[in-house]
Amino acid sequence: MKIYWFKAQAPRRVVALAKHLGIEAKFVWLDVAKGGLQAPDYKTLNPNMKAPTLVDGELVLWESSAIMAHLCIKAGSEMWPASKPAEQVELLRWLSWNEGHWSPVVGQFYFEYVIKPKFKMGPPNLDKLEAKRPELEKFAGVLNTHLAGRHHIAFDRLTIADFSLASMACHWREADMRLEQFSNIVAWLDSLDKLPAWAEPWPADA
Ligand SMILES: N[C@@H](CCC(=O)N[C@@H](CS)C(=O)NCC(=O)O)C(=O)O
Repeated sequence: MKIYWFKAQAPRRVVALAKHLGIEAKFVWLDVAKGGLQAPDYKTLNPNMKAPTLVDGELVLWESSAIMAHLCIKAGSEMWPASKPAEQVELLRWLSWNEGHWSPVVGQFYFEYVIKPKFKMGPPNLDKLEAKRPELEKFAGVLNTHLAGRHHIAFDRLTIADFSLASMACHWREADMRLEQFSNIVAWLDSLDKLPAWAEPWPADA
C-alpha cells in the first residue's frame, strides 16, 4: 500500500490515522515546491492534483475521508464503523458538515496564518478574516454545543470525524481563530493532542 502525502492538513488526517492504527504502508512524500502534484504519474492517480492519495493493489483512492474509511476497514477499526449503518450515518453528518461549513471557514484562517508563511505568500489578509469571523463563530457555536459533555465528535470514542474536524482547527492559536470562548472545542482539541499519532503524525520519508 502507498500513501502519497506532504505536510498539510488533509494528508495529516490520513498519515496520523495510519500511524495510529499501525498500518504498514509506503509513505510517498510529494515535493510540492518542485511540482510533485502536477507530475504526470501523480496526475494519473489523482486528477485533482491534490493530496492525499492512496494506492492499495488495484485500488486508487483520493479524498481523505474515503481513504480513512478504507484504512479502518483494513485494520478492523471502529473509527469507521463498517458494520454499523446507523453510526455511519452519524459520521457522514459530521464529515459533510466539515466539508460544507467548518473547513471552508476555518480554512480561511489556516490558509492566511499557516499556509501563506510556509510558502512565503505574504502577510495575512486581516480584512478578509474579520469578514469571516461571524461565520466562524456561528459554526464554532454549533460544534461547541455539540461537544458539551462529550470527549469526541461521536459515540464517545475516537473516529475519523475527530481527525477530519480537527485538522485545521488544531492550529487555532497560531491562526488567530480566537476559540478560547468555545471551551468544549478547546478541551477536545487539547485532548486529541495527547494522542502520539496525532501530535507527531509525519512519516520520516521527507
Ligand atoms: N477534500 C480533499 C482535500 C485535498 C486537498 O485540498 N489537499 C490539499 C492539501 S490540504 C492539497 O493537496 N493542496 C495542493 C493544491 O491545492 O495545490 C481531501 O480531503 O483529501
